[in-house]
Amino acid sequence: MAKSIVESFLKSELEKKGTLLFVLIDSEVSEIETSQNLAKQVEQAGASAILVGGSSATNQIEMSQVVQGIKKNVKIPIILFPGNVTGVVPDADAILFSSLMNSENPYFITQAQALGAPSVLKFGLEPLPTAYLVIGEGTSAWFVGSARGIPHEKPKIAAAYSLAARFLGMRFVYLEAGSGATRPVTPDMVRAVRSVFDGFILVGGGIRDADTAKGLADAGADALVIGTLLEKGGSIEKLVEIAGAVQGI
Ligand code: 1GP
Repeated sequence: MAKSIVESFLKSELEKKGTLLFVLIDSEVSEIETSQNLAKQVEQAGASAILVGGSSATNQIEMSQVVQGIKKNVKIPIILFPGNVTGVVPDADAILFSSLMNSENPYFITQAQALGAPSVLKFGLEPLPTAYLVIGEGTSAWFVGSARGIPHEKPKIAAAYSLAARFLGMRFVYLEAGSGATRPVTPDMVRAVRSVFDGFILVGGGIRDADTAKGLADAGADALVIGTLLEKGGSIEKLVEIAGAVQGI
């Protein structure tokens, strides 16, 4: 079994930087060359990890090529962010081994995990045990994952799921508003989760500006996931601005 190399790296980054930035590269959206360049640029801009995947990224061959391409260009860890068993590919460093805890379909809670686990072992991917919680409605993650979205106004529900995740031994919680969400997760919800969950909290979906990022960082998020903002030649300056706001640099 792979050692906790990535998890230890993230902990040490957290001690240095306070709040981390993860950049999501959706292999369905980005060409291999574009994603290679993007990965290099975001590493220089201070991102601590690259996530590859997404709920609608189902082309395993393409995803594998994107991972291989990025790996040549960056030193920060490449962490798979699978939307299905097709999201398990070789050559990455780790995988958000996630249960979509508020799905209405058991496939996304335990079955896909059972189907994907042998490949995780075979490929030597470090599994990061993650409670994936979909917040709000109307996004691809919500639709594809058959999620009963936690209402934005109900932080206590997100906290209850996170407490359950803690009791189940999960060390990561991902509060997901969905890629391109019009409404990001609220700082109130992050605060409620932080008060019961002492593991690593990722927050993503619809984070596009420094103020939003700062609010989530101050509320206790450990990592912010940024995707859409940087897709299709998006602005690295904006990421640098966000890094400045959350890491005080
Ligand atoms: C989606 O949380 C990530 O899974 C990133 O969301 O694309 O809105 O930045 P955005």
